[in-house]
Amino acid sequence: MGVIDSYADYLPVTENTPKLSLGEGGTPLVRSSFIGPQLGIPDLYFKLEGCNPTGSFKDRGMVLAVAKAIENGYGKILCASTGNTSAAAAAYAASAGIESVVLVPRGDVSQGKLSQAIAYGAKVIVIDGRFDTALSIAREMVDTFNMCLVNSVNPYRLEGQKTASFEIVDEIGLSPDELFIPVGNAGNITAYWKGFKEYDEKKQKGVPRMMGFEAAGAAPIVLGRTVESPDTIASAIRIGNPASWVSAEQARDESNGLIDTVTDEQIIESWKKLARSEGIFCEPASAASLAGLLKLANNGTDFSGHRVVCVITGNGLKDPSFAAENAESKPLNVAANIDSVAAALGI
Ligand code: AN7
Repeated sequence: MGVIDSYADYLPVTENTPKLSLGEGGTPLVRSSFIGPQLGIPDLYFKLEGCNPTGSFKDRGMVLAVAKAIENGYGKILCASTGNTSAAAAAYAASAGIESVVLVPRGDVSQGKLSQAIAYGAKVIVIDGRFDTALSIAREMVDTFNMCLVNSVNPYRLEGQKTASFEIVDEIGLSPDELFIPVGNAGNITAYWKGFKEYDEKKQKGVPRMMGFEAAGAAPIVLGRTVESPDTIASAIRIGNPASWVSAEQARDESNGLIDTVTDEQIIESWKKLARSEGIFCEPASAASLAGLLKLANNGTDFSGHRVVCVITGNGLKDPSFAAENAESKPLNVAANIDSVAAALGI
């Protein structure tokens, strides 16, 4: 299936758009086992975007961006990335038989993501600077060289990403009351809001309040100014000057939502809770959505009776070193016999 095939009626596709697909979209919407009931929110759901083919939500938009790049005659795509965009760009370029170039900030990209981009055959350029600088270089490059920019400033990216809203509404049967979502470059919150509005126009299922969360050390939208040296353990959202800043504020304001911060401690706590209480292994940036919900719930906001969705944007396998560093226990090394195994288990 894939996003282009499933939602052609809602996307700017023509008969000349290649039907590219790696099977993206159609991701699980999982009802919370424990966290929701504990908070008095039985209708708490997690949208598992880490189940996309390259392990993040970026695939939804990238499939369309690459298909349109080909339709428009490009043989090469370019992006700047904190990692997931580059993995998605490289994968779809490979499947379409075109070249990809990715610019990544030095030291800010997890090993899993970098390995993916290389494995898929991208030309990976590590910039001695931050994501925001990499993005401005990428924007300059496409002015001079014949490459298609596939960052979320490319409108097809957001068009593809909005399809996640459709799936949520279809699965629940109505819009959620609140949608919690991590905010980095602010493309995804923009795309979801566009999707909910468009679907509501067609199906009258309502729209949610958009609840976006930046990392406290990388919170330009909340602070109202660019952040020169963004700092958070959540490398995916270590962004100081989001490309979709204005449209994210529009999503917030039109939906009567909010954009707030969560600390690294809150992110880590939620990341652990998702794994241990729900069986959901995500990368740290993705846990910002649940961290935001827990922050508001702990401060007394009453969500009882609400339908609440937390978007889990990327797979935990993206950042194995973060998982290792934040492990609560270590594997036990024992001799290869049943007595030693039983002794280690204390049974
Ligand atoms: C797991 O890959 O910006 O607010 O270059 O990888 O739409 O940027 C990644 C962002 C959330 C934030 N969760 O989404 C990139 C990149 C994960 C992410 C975000 C990202 P936006």
